[in-house]
Amino acid sequence: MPEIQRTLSIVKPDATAKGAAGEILRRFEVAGLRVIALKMVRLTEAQAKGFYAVHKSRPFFADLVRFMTSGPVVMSVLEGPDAIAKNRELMGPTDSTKAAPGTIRGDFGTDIERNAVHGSDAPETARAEIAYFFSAFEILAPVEALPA
Ligand code: 3AN
Repeated sequence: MPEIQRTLSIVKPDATAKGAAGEILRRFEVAGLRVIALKMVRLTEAQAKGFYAVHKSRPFFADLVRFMTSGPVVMSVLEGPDAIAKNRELMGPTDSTKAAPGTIRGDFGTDIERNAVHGSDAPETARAEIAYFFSAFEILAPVEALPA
């Protein structure tokens, strides 16, 4: 039985600039991932640095922060069976030049930095990343739990 999971998705500034946010969200929905929280924001430098803190000593860190703050991003919480792996399968590999056509990065990414989307890589990071950007009040309760 697949586990019902939540994952954080970010449509990055390169993809929002291309007008691809709607198509990317559609792909999640068609694949059975439910959007249970959604917002469009322009990240501050502090937010981007905090989000990518694990990469802070990597040579690409400053460029990554510059890119992630260069325009609006569309952030969502996706929920569904094996949502973390499913989302990563839809995204394709980190390096867009190695991503197959039909994957999000294959269709909308450019290279390893401008790679159209972010998706959490494990349950622990998903929990931390969701909590970093969304409050509990911004995340929908399961439909079953809503009053009739
Ligand atoms: P993923 O987002 O596929 O889990 P990570 O966690 O290895 O990939 O990297 C986080 C982000 O850092 C990537 N989405 C990518 O934009 C950027 N990144 C990773 N490696 C490089 C690199 N060698 N050069 C530039 N940017 C990189």
